[in-house]
Amino acid sequence: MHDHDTEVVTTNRHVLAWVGEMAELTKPDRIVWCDGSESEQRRLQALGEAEGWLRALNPKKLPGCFAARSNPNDVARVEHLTFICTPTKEEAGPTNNWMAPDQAYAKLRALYDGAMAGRTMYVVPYLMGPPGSPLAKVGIELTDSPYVVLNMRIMARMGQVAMDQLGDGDGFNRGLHSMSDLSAERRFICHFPQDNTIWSIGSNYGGNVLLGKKCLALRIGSYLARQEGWFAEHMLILGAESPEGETTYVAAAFPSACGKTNFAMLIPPERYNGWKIWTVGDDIAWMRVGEDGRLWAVNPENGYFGVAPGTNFNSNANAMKTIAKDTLYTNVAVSDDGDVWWEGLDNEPPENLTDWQGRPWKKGSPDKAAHPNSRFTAPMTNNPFLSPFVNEPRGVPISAIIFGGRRATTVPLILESFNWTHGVYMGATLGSETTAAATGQVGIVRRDPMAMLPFCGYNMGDYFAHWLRMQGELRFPPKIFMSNWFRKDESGKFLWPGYGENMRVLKWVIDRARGRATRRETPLGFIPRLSDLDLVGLDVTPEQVEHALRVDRDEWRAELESAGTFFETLAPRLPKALEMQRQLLLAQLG
Ligand code: GTP
Ligand code: SPV
Ligand code: MN
Repeated sequence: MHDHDTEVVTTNRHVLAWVGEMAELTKPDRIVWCDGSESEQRRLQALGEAEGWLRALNPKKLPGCFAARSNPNDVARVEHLTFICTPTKEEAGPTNNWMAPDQAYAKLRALYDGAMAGRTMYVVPYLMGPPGSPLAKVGIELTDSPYVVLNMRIMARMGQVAMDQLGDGDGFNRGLHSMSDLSAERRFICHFPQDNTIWSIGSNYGGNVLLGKKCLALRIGSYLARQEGWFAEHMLILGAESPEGETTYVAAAFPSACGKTNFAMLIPPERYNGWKIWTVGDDIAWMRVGEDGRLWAVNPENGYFGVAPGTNFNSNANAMKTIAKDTLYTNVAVSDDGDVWWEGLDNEPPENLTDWQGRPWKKGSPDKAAHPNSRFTAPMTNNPFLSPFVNEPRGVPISAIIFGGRRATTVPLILESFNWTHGVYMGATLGSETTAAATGQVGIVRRDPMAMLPFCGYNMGDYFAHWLRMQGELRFPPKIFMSNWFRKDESGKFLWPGYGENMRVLKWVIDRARGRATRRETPLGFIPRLSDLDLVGLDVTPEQVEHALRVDRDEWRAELESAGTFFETLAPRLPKALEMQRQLLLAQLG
């Protein structure tokens, strides 16, 4: 049954035995070992076109680009169908869905039985992290979806490089994915941290099925990180280089569809002539303490799976350049001449489009042409400002961490913590309005600790304890901040222009981290005085900036109460230091 039609051949008996066992269960007609080569990619693209789920785009406008559509019932992560299968429910904790491992294996085994009959099983070896990095991890994903293979080839380092890192060993993540019948009733994303195993079935979308990303790099990753003393976080990593050539690295956790890709690819406004923002990563950071006592971060990924709507040459020109070639689009609208379109690309859509569901769409139609969670999958090497250190095995040293949410009220543009414990409190109580990145209601404020609510692979209380404990390992802990680009005025308009103008806030963060800028104290932390921010050339009044920075006592009393309610759900594993921090802030508010 083994059909080694490409170059990746392994003698690793652990891999061979496991692939054999999974093939016996899922019963594919054929097994293809993927090598990540261009010829393999071309074969799968041709297959997609022949099967009708993939469309080649205009090679003059978008060379090497394709558009895919997913099943309309399958357009986002499914948090209610995502399970952490630890031996005890307590280990998964109150913020995760839990199933006992035996029960989950049995339930999914029945669904996988024969699920690949008539299909091809692709064996996808991949590496997360720079080759040779102490943090790099090998995964193998078995999937019956050529769409997944095409995405994995962009998002991870795929093929021989992974097999080389693995050698003869058993140290690889075992990922099994089948689209099955794409029915939401038979859709499950199950994680078995003790077995370094992921079983995903019934979906063919993004974070549900690209198993290296959220499943391995965050859920399994965070579980391992706690055991081994490092961090696996839902964070972008950027390097800000000054005109004098000083580069400061910043990591930032914003919840899904809250601005990580945009911040990581920031283009400084004219006022910041000579500044360069280098992208190390746009979604995930793996961080460890270096021998020098600093925090060092790598991006485990190899590409960007970014939100399309809202992306344009004004908001994110680097992203636009990044997705101009060799990019796989999902659920965007396509014009008759093979160009892409989405809401927020420009105000002038073509007269006619094919919408994200494949239906004809006319300009002026009230329906969205692109799905709000439509995405691009693009190789990071397309990014004109890709950090030259992105493949550095030890990573880059982090000077500041920002936790940011999407909040119409309450949370100031930027707030610096008093100390590490307060910073961890800020992250732990991060609130944000829900977005289209997950199925469910959009625009509801929920607690999304460290932007990890959907991604923490164990008990959230233990996760907070891990964050607190790591301070003891860090001789030079990064300074921790909280941000909010999304505060609105009384008429519902954003108070802060955001995007490139966030450079002005970033500059203050960098200067604070390096002990250079001044600040003003509030009961809840430090904020910049207006004079601490460079506002020259900004199309916003000082009053608006004051409003964006405001700390309102009544709003914050409610915010602290809400954090207290959240903490109650985490008892008894919530570290006492965090509840004490909350009491302290309440007392400070007076
Ligand atoms: P995931 O990939 O889901 O983890 O999301 P992300 O955090 O990378 O989000 P992304 O940068 O793709 O931004 C999501 C949405 O927020 C897009 O529609 C952006 O246009 C919008 N956005 C990003 N930055 C800003 C900002 O500074 N201000 C405002 N108002 N909107 C922003
Ligand atoms: C997110 O939802 O945070 C994403 C997209 O980055 S997905 O890969 O679908 O999880
Ligand atoms: Mn994300």
